[in-house]
Amino acid sequence: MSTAKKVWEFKTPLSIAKSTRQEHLPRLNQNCDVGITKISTRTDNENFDTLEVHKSASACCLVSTHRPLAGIDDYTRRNLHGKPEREKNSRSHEVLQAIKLYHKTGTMKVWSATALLGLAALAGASHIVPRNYEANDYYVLHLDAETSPVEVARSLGLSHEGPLGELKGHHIFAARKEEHDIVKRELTQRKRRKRSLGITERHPLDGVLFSEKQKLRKPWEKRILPVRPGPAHLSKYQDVGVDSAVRTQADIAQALGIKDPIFTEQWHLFNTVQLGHDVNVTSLWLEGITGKNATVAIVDDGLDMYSDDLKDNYYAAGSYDFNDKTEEPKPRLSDDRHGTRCAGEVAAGKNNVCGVGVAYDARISAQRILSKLISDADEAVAMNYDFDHNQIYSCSWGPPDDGKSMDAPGILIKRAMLNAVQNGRRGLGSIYVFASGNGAMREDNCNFDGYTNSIYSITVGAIDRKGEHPYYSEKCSAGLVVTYSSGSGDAIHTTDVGQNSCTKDHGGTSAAAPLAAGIFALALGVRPDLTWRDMQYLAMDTAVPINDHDGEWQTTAIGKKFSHTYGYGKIDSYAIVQAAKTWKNVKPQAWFYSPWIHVNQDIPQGDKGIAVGFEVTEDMLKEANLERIEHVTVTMNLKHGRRGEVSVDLISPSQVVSHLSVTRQYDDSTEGYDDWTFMSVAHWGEKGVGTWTIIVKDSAINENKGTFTDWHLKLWGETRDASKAKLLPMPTEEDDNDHANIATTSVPAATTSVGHAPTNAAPDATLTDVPNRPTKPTKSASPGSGTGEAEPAESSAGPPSTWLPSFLPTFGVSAATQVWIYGSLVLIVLFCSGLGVYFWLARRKRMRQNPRNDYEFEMLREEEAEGLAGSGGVGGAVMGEKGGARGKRTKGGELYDAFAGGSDDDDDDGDDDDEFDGAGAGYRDQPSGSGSGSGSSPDRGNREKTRRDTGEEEEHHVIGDSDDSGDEEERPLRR
Ligand SMILES: [Ca+2]
Ligand SMILES: [Ca+2]
Ligand SMILES: [Ca+2]
Repeated sequence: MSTAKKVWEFKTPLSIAKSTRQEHLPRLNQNCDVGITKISTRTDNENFDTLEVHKSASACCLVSTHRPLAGIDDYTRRNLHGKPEREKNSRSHEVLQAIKLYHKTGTMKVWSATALLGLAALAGASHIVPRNYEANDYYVLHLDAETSPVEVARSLGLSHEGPLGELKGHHIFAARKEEHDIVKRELTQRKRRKRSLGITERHPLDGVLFSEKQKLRKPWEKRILPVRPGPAHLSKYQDVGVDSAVRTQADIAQALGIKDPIFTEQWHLFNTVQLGHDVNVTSLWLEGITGKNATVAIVDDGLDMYSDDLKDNYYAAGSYDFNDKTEEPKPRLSDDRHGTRCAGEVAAGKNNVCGVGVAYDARISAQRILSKLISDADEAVAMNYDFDHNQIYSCSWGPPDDGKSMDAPGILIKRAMLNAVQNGRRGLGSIYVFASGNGAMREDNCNFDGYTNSIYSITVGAIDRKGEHPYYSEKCSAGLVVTYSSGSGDAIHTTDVGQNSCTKDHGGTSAAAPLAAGIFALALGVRPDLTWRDMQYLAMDTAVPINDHDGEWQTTAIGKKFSHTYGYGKIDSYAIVQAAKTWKNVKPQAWFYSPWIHVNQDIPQGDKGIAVGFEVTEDMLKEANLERIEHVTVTMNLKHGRRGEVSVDLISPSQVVSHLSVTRQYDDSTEGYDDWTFMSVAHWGEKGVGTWTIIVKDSAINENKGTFTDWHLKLWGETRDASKAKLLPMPTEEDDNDHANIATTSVPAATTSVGHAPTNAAPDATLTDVPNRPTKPTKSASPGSGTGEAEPAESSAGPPSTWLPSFLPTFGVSAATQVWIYGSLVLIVLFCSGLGVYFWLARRKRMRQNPRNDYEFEMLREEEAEGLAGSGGVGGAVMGEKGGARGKRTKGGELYDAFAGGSDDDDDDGDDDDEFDGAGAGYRDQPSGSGSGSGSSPDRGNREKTRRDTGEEEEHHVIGDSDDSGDEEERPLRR
C-alpha cells in the first residue's frame, strides 16, 4: 500500500495552494517528489472536491478550503475503485490537521504546478522525509513563534523539510554536506554583528532558539536475553503442573474460548507449577477486561504485522519504520525478532496461533528504530508518533549494559519525552515503559541509563518463574516495579516472526517491560483517563513485595516497602486494574529545585565519605506549590580517576535511603560525573520537609581519587493548588549551566569513618552546609548572602572518628538571623577542635542499626550541633544534623528537627527516632547486595563522549545562549 494511489474526498471545496506560512504546513519541499496525477474538482450540490495523488513518503502538501472547515470532518478516503477505505484515524487526523492549519493562515492562491503538493505527506508517515546523509546535512532548529521556517531557510540557504514530529516550533532543514556546522557559524556571526553594530532590527535568525546538526549514530541496544556460558536449557523446562492448577487453567481456557496451542506453556499468564508466580490476569479476562480500546506502541526493531497472531490487533496508522522510512515497520533483518516477540506478549490474538497476549484485545503498533543508524531527530519523532492514539510506548532497549556506560538521550529526545507527557493522549500523557537493563552481572545499574532513570518512564525489572531475581536484571533507585521474564530454566513463550511461529526463548528485561506495558493497557482499557502519573501511582501502590527475606527492603515514609532490586514489588494485574477502576486522578505536577550546593572537597577513600545536607523548609515547598513527593532527582558533578569506585547515597528527612549510584568494577572512566542526573522513586509520598543528605564515597583505597564538586536536588510531585500548576519548560542544553549563578554555600567537610564497615565501605558523613536561599537560584540570588566557607575539614586521615553524619539537617535561616549566625562561626572553630575527642568517644558507642538500612548513627552533643548549625547557617539554611537537634531549637530557632519531623510523618520510623538525637551519624552501607560497593559515575556514554570529542557540542547553539539568554520560554522554572 505504500505506493498505491489514493483518493480523498472532501465535502468541502478544496484548493491546493502554496503556503506563505510554511511553518504551519507539514511540508513544503521544493524537491517534493509527490506527484498528483489528477485532481478533479467537482462542485456539485454538496461541493465535493476530489484529490487523487500518488502516495509517497516524501511529500509536501498544502491544502486549503474556502469554506468553513466543519464539513471536512465528513471526508472519506476512497480507493481507486471508489470504495471507501477502512478508516485509519491517525491519517485522517493528520489530513484534517493540515487543512485546518493552512486554513488558519488564510492565504489562498490559485494552485499552480508548483503548488501541487501531495496529500501524501499528510497521509501518515509523510512527515518523515527520507534523508540522504551521504549528500546532505540535516539540522533541527527550534524557532520562536514569530519566525517563519521559510525565512530562516532562505536566510541560511537551507531547504526546509518540514516540522519535526510533534515538537512545536521545531523544524528540520537540509543543506549540502559540509564538514562543519554551517548553521552555528551563521548564528554566531549574526550575533556578533548584531552586537558590534548595535542592530536592533529583527532578523529571521534572531528567532532561532536552538539548533542541532544531526548525526547518524548506532541504534540503542536491545535488552535481549543475555547469553550465559554453558548450555541453554530454556526450552526444556519440564516440571509438571499441580493437578488442581492444571484443571483450573483448562477451565479458564474453556470459559474464555482460548484454544491457542501454547497457552498452557505461558506460565507467566497462569503458572501451574509455581503457583502464584504469574501476572494474575485471568480473572480480569473473565470480567471481560482484555485490553479493548487500548493501544501499545512497540518501539523496537519492527513487528511482523503479517503474523496470523498479530495482524488482527495491528494498528497500522500508528506505525512507522524510521530505519527504512516506510510505513510498514516490518522485520527486515535476520535478527529483527525482538519487537515481534514483545508485541506478542502484549497483544497476541486469541486464535489458533501460539499463545495470547496479556491484553489480547489491545491494539499494537510499532516504530522501528533499532535496526540501522539513526539520528536523534528521528528517534524524537518516533517517541511521539501518533501520540494521541498510541497510549503506551514499550521500550526494551537503551545504552549498553556493559557496566561502564553512562548515557542518556540527547536533548531532542528528552524534549520529545517531555512533550509526550504534556501533550500525548490529548494531554493525559504518554506512558513510557522501559526495561531496567540486563547488566546486573556486570554491576550495571539502571541509574546510569538516562531512559530508565527518567521520571517520565516506568522502569521495569525482571523476576523469573520461581519469583527469584535473575542474574541479569538491573537494580537501581529508579526502578518502580518488576514482572516476569526468563530465569530458573525457562523464559517467556510468545509469538515470533513468521506467519505462524512461536518462541520459547524470549527473555531478559526485554520481556518484562512489554508484559508490564500490556498490563497497563488493561488498566487504560478500563480507565482511559488515567494520566501518566496516575499510572505510576497505581503501579507503585498495587505492586506486591516479594522475597522479603533478602534484606533488600526498606519501609518508606508512607509505609510502603521499597527495594532497589524489585522496586515496590511485582505487578499484580488484577490489583492494579481493580485499583484503577476507582482511582481518583492526582493533581498536576509541581517541583522544587534547590540551588546548586557547592562542595568542592576531596572524596576520602575507604570507609569515609562526604556527607552534605540541604534543608528543605515548609516555606520552600509552599512557594513551589509542592504537596507531596513522587520522584527525586539529584544532578551532580564530581571528578574521579576511576568512576567505578564512587558511590552515592541520598538520605531523606524520613531516613529513607536511595542508592543513587553504586560502584561498578568495569567502569574505569576518568570522566567523573558531568551534570549527571540520578533519580529515585523510593521517596514516593514523603512530604520532603527536612534535611536531605547526600553521601559520596570512594570505597577503594588506591591511587584513584576524586573531588565532589557540587549537587542540586530536585523534588517532583503533586501540586498543593492545582489551579496554580505550570507546565515544565522544555529542557535545554544550558539547564545545568547555572552553577555559578546560585547562592551557595560551601561545605565544611568532615569525614568520618565508621568503625569497621562491613564489607562495604562504611561511609561517613560529613556535614555540610547549606545553601542559602534555596529558592530561585537565579542570577539574582546574591551569593553574598551566605556562604561561609567553612574550613574544610577534610580529614580523612586521622583516626577514624565518626562524625556528624550526613544527617545533619540544614536549616534555612532568614536574613534576620544571619547576624547571630555569623557569631556562631566562632563556635565552629571550637567545635571542630573538639571533634576529634568527641568522635573518639562516640565511636565506642555501639551504633545501632537502622533496621531498614543498616545505617549507623552516632549522636552529637547539642553544643556541637549548635556549632554546626551556626557555621552552616550562613546565609541560609544551616545544615543541621539530622536528627539531631531534635530538641534543640536554638536561638535562631532555625534548627530543624528533621528527625522528629520524619517520625511524625511516618510511624514506621518510630523506633529510630531516639537514636538520632545527635547530629551526625556514621553512615554504613548495606550489607552486600544492594548497595554496597557502589560507585558510580556518570559518564555520558560513549555516544555523548563522541559528541563532545568531535566538538559537536558546539553544534548546539542557541542564540543568546550565553549572552542573551532571554528566552525564558526555554528555561525551566526554578523554584
Ligand atoms: Ca494466539
Ligand atoms: Ca544498564
Ligand atoms: Ca579510590
